[in-house]
Amino acid sequence: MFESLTDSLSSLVKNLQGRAHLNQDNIQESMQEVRNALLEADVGYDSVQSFLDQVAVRAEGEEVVGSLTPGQTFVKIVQDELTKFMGETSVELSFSAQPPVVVLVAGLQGSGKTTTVAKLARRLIKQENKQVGVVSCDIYRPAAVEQLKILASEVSANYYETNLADELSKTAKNAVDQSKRAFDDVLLVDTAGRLTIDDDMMQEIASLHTIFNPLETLFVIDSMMGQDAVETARNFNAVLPLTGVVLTKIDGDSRGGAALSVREVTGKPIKFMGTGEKIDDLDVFHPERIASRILGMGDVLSLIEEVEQKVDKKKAEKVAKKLKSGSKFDLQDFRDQLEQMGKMGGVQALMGKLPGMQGMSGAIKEKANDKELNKFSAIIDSMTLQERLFPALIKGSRKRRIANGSGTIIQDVNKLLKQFTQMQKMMKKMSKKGGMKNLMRGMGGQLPPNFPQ
Ligand SMILES: Nc1nc2c(ncn2[C@@H]2O[C@H](COP(=O)(O)OP(=O)(O)OP(=O)(O)O)[C@@H](O)[C@H]2O)c(=O)[nH]1
Ligand SMILES: [Mg+2]
Repeated sequence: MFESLTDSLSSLVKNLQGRAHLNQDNIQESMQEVRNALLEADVGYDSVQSFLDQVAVRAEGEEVVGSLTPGQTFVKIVQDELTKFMGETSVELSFSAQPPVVVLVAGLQGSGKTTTVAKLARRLIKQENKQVGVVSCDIYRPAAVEQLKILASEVSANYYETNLADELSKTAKNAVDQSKRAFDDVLLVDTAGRLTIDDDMMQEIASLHTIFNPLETLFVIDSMMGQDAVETARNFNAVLPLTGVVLTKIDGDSRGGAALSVREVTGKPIKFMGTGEKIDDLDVFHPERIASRILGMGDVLSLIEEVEQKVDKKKAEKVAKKLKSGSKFDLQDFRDQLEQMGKMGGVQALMGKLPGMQGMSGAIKEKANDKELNKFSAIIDSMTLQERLFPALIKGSRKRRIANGSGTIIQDVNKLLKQFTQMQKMMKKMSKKGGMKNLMRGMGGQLPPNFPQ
């Protein structure tokens, strides 16, 4: 996704990050490049202009020219503004109403409404433990009703029948009644798509809106349609206030114009993005992550989340096995451990629970704070797999690249490597017989009498 934009902006980022000197001229030049990249990505002209204005104001205010790392400062400003442009933070669905909370899903023909309803149902059921009902208000096409029915059973949502012979209002009221009786937490409503946002469509949606009184009205747009899609969202929003936008087919969108401007144009948050045809291909829209992805700086957080969801246990087992067999403990393992620590409440919480650690001095506890943990994780995230497996490779220019990529300084990278080496030694001791006891002795702690060794 966003390949073309990422291509042009990431080369600018690379070029700028290393620059020790920036002057008004090459800042202007960089601004021009950002401008071209955005216009090529099909971001609307006005949006591009207001974006650049924001960047310019900050670039001047923060005195990019006089800063120690002007290139990086400028890139940071572009990244921040890009994030703001797309909405600052992610916005989840609201559930603060009497259940079933109704979510009305509207959009043009073929934009991905029915698929999105199924994906949302899946997400709410699987990740948020909700009981979800779905109903189709597409009474024009029997196939559309059938499509939702099949998807509902696939995701284990309650499906409420649509009788094509009935008035739409009857179907709607029936669905609400049944959903209430079934004690659904959420009722997702699929609607019929139209070719354009015309009076017919708006009238129908408005009447459904009255009957369902939805807490959320989501407008689905096909991101591959670019600015045209953004315009439909703007027109829809002018008649019936949206609570959010869902961007679909982002996997096929190499330009990214819709993702970039829909928030600015409608003032409504992008809540989700469809990343593929499969039922699991729906992600929360995180502006900050998308911004760094667009700038070619990676989307580490999403990657971590995926890892957490999928291979957590396996990882823990892998490290345990390695320790037992006495084989080398590498940065990848270290990273895994940091992650596990974070999940268990951070270093401080963890230290309190470890046997023998209570006796450790306050100063050591202070040092091992969670900020450090996050920093270390970020640093390791900026390394290539090869570097993680063979930390000895990490020298001069690699260190600089890693520091840049993780938003840290070379001293931080050195610190991490030093601590890692210590940890590696500790692990070696631990893997030997009686290791835990030796280790604790070495650290000045006391093992509780019955601690298994
Ligand atoms: N690659 C990709 N395809 C998608 C995505 N979302 C939907 N699609 C595809 O887009 C096509 C249309 O999706 P539907 O969910 O039927 O669209 P709709 O808005 O309900 O269409 P109508 O009911 O006819 O208005 C299908 O082939 C979907 O598989 C997505 O995020 N990525
Ligand atoms: Mg449909």
